[in-house]
Amino acid sequence: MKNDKPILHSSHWGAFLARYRHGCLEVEPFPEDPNPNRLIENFTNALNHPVRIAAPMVRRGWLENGPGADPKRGTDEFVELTWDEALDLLARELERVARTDGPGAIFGGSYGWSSTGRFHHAQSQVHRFLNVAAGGYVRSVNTYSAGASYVILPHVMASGDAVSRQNITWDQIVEHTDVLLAFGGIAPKNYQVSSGGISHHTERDKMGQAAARGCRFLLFSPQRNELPPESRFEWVPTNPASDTAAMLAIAHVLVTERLHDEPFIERYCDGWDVFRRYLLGESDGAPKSPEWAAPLTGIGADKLREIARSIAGKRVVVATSHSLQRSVYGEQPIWMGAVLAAILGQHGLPGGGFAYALGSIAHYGRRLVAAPPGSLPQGKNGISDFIPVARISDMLLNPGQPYDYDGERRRYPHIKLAYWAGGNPFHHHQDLKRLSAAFQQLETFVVHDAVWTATARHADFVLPATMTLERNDIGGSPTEPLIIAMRAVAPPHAQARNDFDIFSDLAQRMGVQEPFTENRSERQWLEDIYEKARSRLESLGAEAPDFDTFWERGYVRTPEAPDTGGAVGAFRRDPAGHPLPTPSGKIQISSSAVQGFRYADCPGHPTWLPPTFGPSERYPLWLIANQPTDKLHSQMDFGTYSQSKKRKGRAVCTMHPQAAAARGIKEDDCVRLFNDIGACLAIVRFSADMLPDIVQLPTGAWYNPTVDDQGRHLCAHGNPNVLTPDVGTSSLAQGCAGQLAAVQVERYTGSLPPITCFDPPRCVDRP
Ligand code: PGD
Repeated sequence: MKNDKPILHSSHWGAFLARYRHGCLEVEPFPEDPNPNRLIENFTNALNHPVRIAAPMVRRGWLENGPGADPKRGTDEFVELTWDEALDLLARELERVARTDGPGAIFGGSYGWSSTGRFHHAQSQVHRFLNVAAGGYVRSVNTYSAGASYVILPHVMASGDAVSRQNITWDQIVEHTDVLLAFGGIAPKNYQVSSGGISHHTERDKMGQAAARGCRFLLFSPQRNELPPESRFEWVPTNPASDTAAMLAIAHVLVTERLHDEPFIERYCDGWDVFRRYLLGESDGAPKSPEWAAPLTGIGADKLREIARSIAGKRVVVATSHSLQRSVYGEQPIWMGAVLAAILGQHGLPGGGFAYALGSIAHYGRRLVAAPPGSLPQGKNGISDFIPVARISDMLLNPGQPYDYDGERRRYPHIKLAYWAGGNPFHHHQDLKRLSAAFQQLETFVVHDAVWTATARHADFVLPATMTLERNDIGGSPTEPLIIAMRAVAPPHAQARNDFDIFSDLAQRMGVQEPFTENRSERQWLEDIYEKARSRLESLGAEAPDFDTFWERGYVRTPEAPDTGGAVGAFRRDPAGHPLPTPSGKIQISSSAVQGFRYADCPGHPTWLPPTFGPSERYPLWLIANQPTDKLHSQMDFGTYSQSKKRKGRAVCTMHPQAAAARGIKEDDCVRLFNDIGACLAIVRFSADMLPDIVQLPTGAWYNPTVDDQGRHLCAHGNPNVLTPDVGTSSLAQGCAGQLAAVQVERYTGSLPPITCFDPPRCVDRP
């Protein structure tokens, strides 16, 4: 396959042009993109990288001993089979589990971002297949991105989507906002990504335009690099996990100085008195004053007071990032953000209110489009059981045990088989040693991936999937103005196949091919997905080319939907006619429903809960394990751009020169980060643009477990999830709390263990 003309393709991090010639891939940004993302460079060495899975593989221990718990998962050898052999064996195993234990013993949550295309969307493919072939599966609910917020927000205001996606837009901010309080920042690495694709990276310019009009951006964060310079932001250095205290103090000033919007609270809110008594210290003896908050937040009392006074009477956006809630008690800063915006009377005004996750990915803050493409229907799941997504290890290690979730006392199911495609739990989950032990409990673990991730290495069946550039698809999302014809650029690597084709052949073996494929080819599915957008475009009177024209041209534009402020805007304009979907129909400043759950870790109103998981004498530094800048999550960590940012082949952690000097650490030294959960190596880079008692190590470095020359277990590559706690945010949401941990850091003096995670595992001839 050779393409002399560049072909338009799409990824979660940007649309781009790709050309494949003589086995080499060249990429260039989409010409219309005002601020392209360099992550597209990771594709250039990806297609034929040695870490690609070349053929169907079965784990040796599984082949020899059959299904069952096995401590060798993760370190075992693999045996190459033909596609027919592997699929015959897997079909029989799926039938066995479905027959003997039922679909309730199959975990098909398969969390992960996979690739952009709407048809070859791996998670949708798994779900559709398991629904058709096994009668269903135990699913996961919520996301690693917004695990706490999407559970607390419906109790307080409305669905997470209503508060984040259909609320305050950048266009409103450019025109109306006076002050934007960015708790947790709006970091360029995050707003440059959007699931489903992003053709125009516009956030930086929008912030620049707002700032040029006079909008003041205030960044509350332990690190300075979390807003673009174009926003001319002021950094308010803030201790990790202390944003709730900062917001409480600002609220305290507003209320005690009678700068709050009483008529708004009266008309639009419920539960004010309970919260007011807490805020003023009447119920617990601790007024949440700036003096109270100063030692908790590290922000001076005068500064908190100045901020509070300066925002009263202004058009204010209170924004909280995803990262704030990816931590123990993560529900609190989100609820408090909504309450602070209510105290200011801002909800539902253009360019005012609470913007949950603004720019945490590009969807949030963008206008919805009028004609997004369709998606692959997933069918009906015959199993109602689920787990909150980040409780995967708990589920596998504690079958039948009770746990709390959103007012319910639930029990973990007994899972025998897990099926994963398009995700990498050894990237996204916490306490990876524990996760490894959890996967060892399974009878059978099936993974489709294009590459040998640590997740694939833990599987019994490893089926090689194509990469996005090797197949045809359609890119688009609810906020993306282009629908992109993602034509294949290169041939599939070795024996890699599309997830759809793998499932289709498995379904055929299980006698359900017709219900799975509906006798439709890939081309027919793509036409169907496109048709949803085309017919809508036609009804809007917009240009609506037929499929062949769209495919030939490479994209079609969809108009934007009106910028109305969604459910929150409608509520502001007419609270009786458009009540919020809360028990009172109003904003719940306190909630008797949440109070009624009696969770000490998530009380009935926003509450300061001291971070008991924070630094201690043994582990005196905060670890911030946030998103990487040089790849999306763990995707293509072996790619050219990601590799160019490593030092000595390892992840780079950032330390304040003071914290480093106190430990005898110099720039570029290799260090060991450790705590009671685990340890990893990383190379140090200095920055004074951070609080001295934090160390930042982004996620994304592939898990590379090893034993060093002193016999210590560690990840040689720098995956921070060996250090993060595998606990839920609270009994309410049980969300991922992987953003923060407490660690110690020391100079590493042993010999550097090799990086082996990009070498395929040992493959042996069949026994
Ligand atoms: P990815 O690296 O995107 O991570 O976790 P997620 O699992 O989504 O994994 C996608 C996998 O799909 C890759 O292995 C890729 O090769 C594979 N893939 C891509 N396309 C295809 C395909 O077409 N078919 C198949 N079969 N496979 C494909 C991300 C998760 O991590 C998220 S969303 C968040 S927000 C969390 N963030 C943090 C954090 O900030 N801090 C910590 N400590 N931990 C986190 N974990 C979470």
